[in-house]
Amino acid sequence: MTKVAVIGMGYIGLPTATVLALRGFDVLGVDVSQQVVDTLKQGKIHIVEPDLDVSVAAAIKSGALQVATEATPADVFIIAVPTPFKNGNTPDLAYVESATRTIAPHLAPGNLVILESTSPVGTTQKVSEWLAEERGDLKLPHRETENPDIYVAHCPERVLPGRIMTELIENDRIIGGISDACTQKAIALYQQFVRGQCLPTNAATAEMAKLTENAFRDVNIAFANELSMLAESQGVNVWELVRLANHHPRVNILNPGPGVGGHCIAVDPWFLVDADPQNARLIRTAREVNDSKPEFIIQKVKEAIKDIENPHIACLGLAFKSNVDDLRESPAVEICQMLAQQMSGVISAVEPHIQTLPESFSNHSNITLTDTKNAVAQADIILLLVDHSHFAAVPTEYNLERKVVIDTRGLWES
Ligand code: SAJ
Repeated sequence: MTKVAVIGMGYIGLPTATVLALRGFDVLGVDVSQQVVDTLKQGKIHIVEPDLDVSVAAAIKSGALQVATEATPADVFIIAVPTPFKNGNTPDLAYVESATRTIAPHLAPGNLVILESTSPVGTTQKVSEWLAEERGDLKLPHRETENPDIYVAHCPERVLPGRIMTELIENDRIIGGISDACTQKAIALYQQFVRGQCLPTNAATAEMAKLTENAFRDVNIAFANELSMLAESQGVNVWELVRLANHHPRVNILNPGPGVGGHCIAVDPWFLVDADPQNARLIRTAREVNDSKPEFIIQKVKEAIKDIENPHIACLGLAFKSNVDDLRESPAVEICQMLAQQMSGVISAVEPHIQTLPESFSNHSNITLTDTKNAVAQADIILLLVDHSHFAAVPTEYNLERKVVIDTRGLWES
């Protein structure tokens, strides 16, 4: 039986490890956090993702998925750790490098190492070089292309949070090896659990393809966000505008919102900008447009509260998008915290997917986490920041008369 070690038990690593385990692989999930490992050992999960809980429970119970804080020898190592950016929007490869170096002692000839983390062009090559530094006894594919001891490939994850368990199986995969032999070896693995096509290429193209997909979406959302600001100055309802324009057979405008969040789309386009700042002009501008949207919303709220003494604002939603618990890079969090800092009133934050406010809220004593009923009852302003389905019925369930309603997502637009 093929043994697979998946490094990083986050939003990608955990679902991937689970799917592999349920497909009959012998899987070890590795995470540096003892707390995460303890939770998983009990068959429980530390993140919110539809259908993941039952699958993890089943995989753990069957014994096919085991978890530990350290890797052990395996046939395949899949690296699925974060690639955030550092100051100045440059990619931070520290987690990838550390994961690579921690698996190095366990490698044996014939092993396959796959980088799934979204990475700047050239990272998979670096993985191969780092492994060579650690294991002078092994032939790595950046030097020994046809008959390496270790096969190294990039297979970027492309799953949408909220649909991960489906998309992991259904999506096509781009698979780029350091050499053709590496690509073929990796394809042979993915074909065992992916129903979509496995598309062969080289590592650099696979890396850039992933960045391109997310930059494409960012640019398109930036267009919608720019329109929303223009429409406001023109006295036009942007939701109606987009709806009407999208009746054109070749126009498909995305939804404006309070900004772009998450650990992917708000981050990855910077990897392209960082690689070639002179040519990545549109991609950079799109990032800047999307990053400017929270401030635009803050100004709108300030305008609405300017005549209210000690206003009470209900911020509905903190996650980076609908129906997930993920608060990373969330524009809703940014808006809520900036408002709390800049105004004299209080904020009731509602986020049905979390139990407590994260550490970053500890400096904001005027923000309280509560439920929709409480927040709406007390608030002068209802500020909808996330289009969770939980909030869809708010205008019909509660009396919003005499309250200012700011819907940044168009959820309540008929
Ligand atoms: N958003 C809008 N308007 C829209 C669509 C999205 O404001 O019309 C906002 C969301 O609210 C959120 C952000 O953009 O704040 C990103 O959300 P998303 O649903 O577009 O994407 P992510 O970040 O959840 O997942 C993306 C996906 N990439 C693409 O669709 C090209 C996913 O397939 C990737 O696997 C994922 O990034 C990743 O991990 O890179």
